[in-house]
Amino acid sequence: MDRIQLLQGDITEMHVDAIVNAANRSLLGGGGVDGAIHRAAGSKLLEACKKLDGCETGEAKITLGYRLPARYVIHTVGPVWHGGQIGEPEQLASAYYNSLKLAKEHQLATIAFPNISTGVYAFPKRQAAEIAIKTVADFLKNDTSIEEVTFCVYDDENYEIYEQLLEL
Ligand code: AR6
Repeated sequence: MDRIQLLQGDITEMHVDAIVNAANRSLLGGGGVDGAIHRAAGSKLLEACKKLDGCETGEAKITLGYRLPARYVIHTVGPVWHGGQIGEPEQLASAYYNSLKLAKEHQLATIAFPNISTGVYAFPKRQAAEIAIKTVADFLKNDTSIEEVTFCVYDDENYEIYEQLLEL
Protein backbone atom coordinates (compact mmCIF):
# COMPACT_ATOMS: atom_id res chain seq x y z
CA MET A 1 0.00 0.00 0.00
CA ASP A 2 1.97 3.00 -1.27
CA ARG A 3 -0.19 5.54 0.59
CA ILE A 4 1.15 4.24 3.94
CA GLN A 5 4.57 5.48 5.04
CA LEU A 6 6.83 4.69 7.99
CA LEU A 7 9.07 7.25 9.63
CA GLN A 8 11.04 7.25 12.88
CA GLY A 9 11.19 10.62 14.62
CA ASP A 10 9.40 13.38 16.48
CA ILE A 11 5.82 13.86 15.27
CA THR A 12 5.85 17.54 16.32
CA GLU A 13 8.26 18.26 13.47
CA MET A 14 6.08 16.80 10.74
CA HIS A 15 4.84 19.00 7.89
CA VAL A 16 1.48 17.34 7.26
CA ASP A 17 -2.13 18.49 7.23
CA ALA A 18 -2.73 16.88 10.62
CA ILE A 19 -0.82 15.05 13.29
CA VAL A 20 -2.75 12.80 15.64
CA ASN A 21 -2.30 13.20 19.38
CA ALA A 22 -2.48 10.21 21.77
CA ALA A 23 -4.33 12.19 24.42
CA ASN A 24 -6.34 11.33 27.52
CA ARG A 25 -10.05 11.90 28.06
CA SER A 26 -9.57 15.34 29.61
CA LEU A 27 -7.76 16.62 26.47
CA LEU A 28 -5.91 18.95 28.83
CA GLY A 29 -2.41 17.64 28.16
CA GLY A 30 -0.16 15.07 29.77
CA GLY A 31 3.20 13.37 29.24
CA GLY A 32 4.60 11.42 26.28
CA VAL A 33 3.63 12.51 22.81
CA ASP A 34 0.74 14.59 24.23
CA GLY A 35 3.17 16.66 26.32
CA ALA A 36 5.53 17.08 23.35
CA ILE A 37 2.68 18.27 21.09
CA HIS A 38 1.41 20.81 23.65
CA ARG A 39 4.93 22.15 24.26
CA ALA A 40 5.62 22.56 20.55
CA ALA A 41 2.19 24.00 19.66
CA GLY A 42 2.21 26.58 22.48
CA SER A 43 -0.43 27.61 25.01
CA LYS A 44 -3.10 28.38 22.41
CA LEU A 45 -3.51 24.64 21.90
CA LEU A 46 -4.48 24.16 25.55
CA GLU A 47 -6.91 27.09 25.28
CA ALA A 48 -8.56 25.43 22.28
CA CYS A 49 -8.66 22.03 24.00
CA LYS A 50 -10.41 23.50 27.05
CA LYS A 51 -13.39 24.31 24.82
CA LEU A 52 -13.76 20.72 23.57
CA ASP A 53 -15.26 19.26 26.77
CA GLY A 54 -13.01 16.19 26.78
CA CYS A 55 -13.14 13.15 24.53
CA GLU A 56 -14.33 9.58 25.10
CA THR A 57 -11.99 6.65 24.55
CA GLY A 58 -11.98 5.72 20.86
CA GLU A 59 -13.38 9.09 19.75
CA ALA A 60 -11.51 12.02 18.14
CA LYS A 61 -11.68 15.83 18.12
CA ILE A 62 -9.82 18.43 16.04
CA THR A 63 -8.03 21.74 16.71
CA LEU A 64 -5.65 23.94 14.80
CA GLY A 65 -1.93 23.18 15.12
CA TYR A 66 -0.90 26.72 16.20
CA ARG A 67 2.92 26.84 16.32
CA LEU A 68 3.32 23.34 14.90
CA PRO A 69 4.26 22.86 11.26
CA ALA A 70 1.13 20.68 11.01
CA ARG A 71 -2.04 22.70 10.24
CA TYR A 72 -4.27 20.64 12.54
CA VAL A 73 -4.07 18.33 15.53
CA ILE A 74 -6.54 15.46 15.76
CA HIS A 75 -6.82 14.49 19.41
CA THR A 76 -7.84 10.91 20.04
CA VAL A 77 -7.90 8.77 23.17
CA GLY A 78 -6.65 5.21 23.01
CA PRO A 79 -7.57 2.58 25.61
CA VAL A 80 -5.57 1.82 28.73
CA TRP A 81 -4.47 -1.84 28.49
CA HIS A 82 -6.15 -4.03 31.11
CA GLY A 83 -5.36 -7.43 29.57
CA GLY A 84 -7.30 -7.17 26.32
CA GLN A 85 -10.64 -8.68 27.40
CA ILE A 86 -12.63 -5.51 27.95
CA GLY A 87 -12.70 -4.13 24.44
CA GLU A 88 -9.23 -2.60 24.22
CA PRO A 89 -8.55 -3.87 20.65
CA GLU A 90 -11.86 -2.50 19.38
CA GLN A 91 -11.31 0.82 21.16
CA LEU A 92 -7.86 1.17 19.63
CA ALA A 93 -9.26 0.46 16.16
CA SER A 94 -11.95 3.12 16.80
CA ALA A 95 -9.31 5.69 17.77
CA TYR A 96 -7.58 5.20 14.39
CA TYR A 97 -10.85 4.98 12.44
CA ASN A 98 -12.45 8.07 13.99
CA SER A 99 -9.25 10.09 13.50
CA LEU A 100 -9.25 9.21 9.79
CA LYS A 101 -12.97 9.96 9.52
CA LEU A 102 -12.42 13.41 11.03
CA ALA A 103 -9.49 14.03 8.67
CA LYS A 104 -11.67 13.11 5.70
CA GLU A 105 -14.51 15.36 6.89
CA HIS A 106 -12.02 18.26 6.99
CA GLN A 107 -10.62 17.35 3.57
CA LEU A 108 -7.14 16.72 4.95
CA ALA A 109 -4.86 14.78 2.64
CA THR A 110 -1.78 13.97 4.75
CA ILE A 111 -1.98 12.57 8.29
CA ALA A 112 0.64 11.29 10.74
CA PHE A 113 -0.12 8.92 13.62
CA PRO A 114 1.97 8.15 16.69
CA ASN A 115 1.75 4.64 18.18
CA ILE A 116 -1.41 5.29 20.19
CA SER A 117 -1.69 3.55 23.60
CA THR A 118 1.74 1.87 23.38
CA GLY A 119 3.44 4.15 25.92
CA VAL A 120 1.93 4.98 29.32
CA TYR A 121 -1.29 3.10 28.38
CA ALA A 122 0.77 -0.13 27.97
CA PHE A 123 -1.03 -1.71 24.98
CA PRO A 124 1.22 -4.52 23.62
CA LYS A 125 3.17 -2.97 20.75
CA ARG A 126 2.87 -5.72 18.16
CA GLN A 127 -0.88 -6.15 18.59
CA ALA A 128 -1.32 -2.36 18.52
CA ALA A 129 0.66 -2.14 15.27
CA GLU A 130 -1.44 -4.89 13.66
CA ILE A 131 -4.63 -3.05 14.59
CA ALA A 132 -3.26 0.33 13.45
CA ILE A 133 -2.11 -0.97 10.06
CA LYS A 134 -5.28 -2.97 9.39
CA THR A 135 -7.57 -0.08 10.32
CA VAL A 136 -5.66 2.43 8.18
CA ALA A 137 -5.32 0.07 5.20
CA ASP A 138 -9.05 -0.79 5.29
CA PHE A 139 -9.98 2.89 5.51
CA LEU A 140 -7.75 3.84 2.57
CA LYS A 141 -9.23 1.04 0.44
CA ASN A 142 -12.62 2.73 0.68
CA ASP A 143 -11.41 6.31 0.44
CA THR A 144 -9.50 8.30 -2.14
CA SER A 145 -9.42 11.70 -0.42
CA ILE A 146 -6.64 10.87 2.05
CA GLU A 147 -3.41 10.77 0.06
CA GLU A 148 -0.88 9.66 2.62
CA VAL A 149 -0.85 8.25 6.15
CA THR A 150 2.49 8.18 7.97
CA PHE A 151 3.15 6.03 11.00
CA CYS A 152 5.54 8.22 12.96
CA VAL A 153 7.25 5.85 15.38
CA TYR A 154 9.55 7.03 18.10
CA ASP A 155 11.17 4.00 19.70
CA ASP A 156 13.30 1.32 18.03
CA GLU A 157 11.02 -1.54 19.08
CA ASN A 158 7.99 -0.04 17.34
CA TYR A 159 10.12 0.79 14.31
CA GLU A 160 11.18 -2.84 13.90
CA ILE A 161 7.61 -4.09 14.35
CA TYR A 162 6.23 -1.71 11.70
CA GLU A 163 9.08 -2.41 9.29
CA GLN A 164 8.26 -6.11 9.50
CA LEU A 165 4.48 -5.78 9.29
CA LEU A 166 4.60 -3.30 6.40
CA GLU A 167 7.15 -5.54 4.65
CA LEU A 168 9.55 -2.67 3.98
N1 AR6 B 1 6.77 11.85 18.59
C1 AR6 B 1 6.25 10.65 18.22
N2 AR6 B 1 5.98 9.66 19.11
C2 AR6 B 1 6.27 9.90 20.40
C3 AR6 B 1 6.81 11.13 20.86
C4 AR6 B 1 7.05 12.14 19.89
N3 AR6 B 1 7.54 13.33 20.21
N4 AR6 B 1 6.97 11.04 22.22
C5 AR6 B 1 6.56 9.80 22.58
N5 AR6 B 1 6.15 9.10 21.49
P1 AR6 B 1 2.32 7.88 25.09
P2 AR6 B 1 -0.31 6.56 25.32
C6 AR6 B 1 5.60 7.73 21.40
O1 AR6 B 1 2.70 7.43 26.45
O2 AR6 B 1 0.32 5.25 25.61
C7 AR6 B 1 -0.08 10.95 27.99
O3 AR6 B 1 0.30 11.40 29.26
C8 AR6 B 1 5.95 6.73 22.47
O4 AR6 B 1 7.22 6.14 22.23
O5 AR6 B 1 2.64 9.27 24.68
O6 AR6 B 1 -1.44 6.61 24.31
C9 AR6 B 1 -1.52 11.31 27.64
O7 AR6 B 1 -1.91 12.55 28.20
C10 AR6 B 1 4.84 5.70 22.33
O8 AR6 B 1 5.16 4.71 21.35
O9 AR6 B 1 0.72 7.70 24.84
C11 AR6 B 1 -2.29 10.17 28.22
O10 AR6 B 1 -2.56 10.37 29.60
C12 AR6 B 1 3.66 6.51 21.79
O11 AR6 B 1 4.19 7.81 21.47
C13 AR6 B 1 -1.37 8.99 28.04
O12 AR6 B 1 -0.04 9.54 27.99
C14 AR6 B 1 2.50 6.68 22.74
O13 AR6 B 1 2.97 6.85 24.08
C15 AR6 B 1 -1.62 8.27 26.75
O14 AR6 B 1 -0.83 7.12 26.71
